[in-house]
Amino acid sequence: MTGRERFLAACRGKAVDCTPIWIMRQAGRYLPEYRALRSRHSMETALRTPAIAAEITLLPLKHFSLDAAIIFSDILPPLTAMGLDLAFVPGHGPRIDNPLQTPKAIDLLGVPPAEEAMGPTLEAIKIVRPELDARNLALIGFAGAPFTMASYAIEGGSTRTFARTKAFMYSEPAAWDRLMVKLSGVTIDYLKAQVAAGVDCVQLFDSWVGALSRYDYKRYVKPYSHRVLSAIEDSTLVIHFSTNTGTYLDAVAAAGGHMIGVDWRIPIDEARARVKKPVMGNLDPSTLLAPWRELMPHAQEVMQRIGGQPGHVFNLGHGILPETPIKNVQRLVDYVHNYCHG
Ligand code: 1CP
Repeated sequence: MTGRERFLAACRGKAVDCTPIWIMRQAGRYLPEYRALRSRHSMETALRTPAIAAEITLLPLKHFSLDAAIIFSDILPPLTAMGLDLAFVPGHGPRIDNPLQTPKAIDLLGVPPAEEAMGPTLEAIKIVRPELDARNLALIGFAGAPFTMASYAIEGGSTRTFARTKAFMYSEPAAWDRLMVKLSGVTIDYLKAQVAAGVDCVQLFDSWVGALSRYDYKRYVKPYSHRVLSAIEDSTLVIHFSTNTGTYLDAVAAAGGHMIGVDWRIPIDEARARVKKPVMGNLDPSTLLAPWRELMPHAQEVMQRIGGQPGHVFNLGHGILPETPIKNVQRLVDYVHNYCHG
């Protein structure tokens, strides 16, 4: 099978010749070529210049025999087009200078079409597609899920507690609903545009939704994630990813997605039993900082728990850490591809 066939078959829960693998945040700071590019261009320039974004997308494929590439972009730039002042502050991360604080601010947010919001990413997809056709690899598009997007829009950056987001959600439920409707509308349009531009599959990142209880997930988030996922599931394959949601993964899976991406806090066979769908994951990214004699048994544990059942894409449980040695990634990719279920 080609990498593309193997990856897409696994997403559909079909049999494969060996387990497909890609790495979340594979086009990032652990790669020397990425760091060199970023020393010449700001994050904003990299995001807004299709040729640079396309080049970064292909960087990991020079080092590893991955089955898929993920388009280089970020989940946050659509917020700029909606009216928020987003900056990627070097050494700090994303920051929004005018975070949402009032219902009025939500009513002032725009709902821009995808070409206006994310034109350069759509162009980058069109550049990368023929390159991946030549290599027979899959191309993954992505967007942030409504809760994770809302959390950045309200907090103005990263947070440990999500206190402002939750306080807003509880005290202004009608405005929360209007915000989530706007975010899901922008996201549906953007994901559809990525499919039209050439991606094989999309991943919806709900990275931080695990800060909520099951009750709050169902009440304040699930209807909007479902709105996004149900709008695109017929036109493309969808991976629904979250972290820290092990205690209510069934509700996450019920919101939608062909495949459910899980972190390392739940054994992958338990996750699969809970979601009754194909699964992606679930190696702890920090195991890639360990020597191979410790890393290997962790990878083996994931493979053994899957036990050769169809419907698994190997991945980390969250993004690869910037300090990860390239050699460990190479060994991991080869290990997964050569693994034999006895
Ligand atoms: O392989 C890839 O890296 C593809 C491109 C990609 C993706 C899929 C980037 C580039 N960002 C993302 C998604 C993304 N961005 C998520 C969801 C995935 C996850 O949970 O890891 C999130 C939460 C963001 C927000 C964001 N952008 C952060 C996290 C901040 C936080 O709250 O912890 C950061 C550091 C960024 C900047 C960014 N985006 C991408 C890169 C390579 C970087 C680092 C920029 C740099 O310093 O060069």
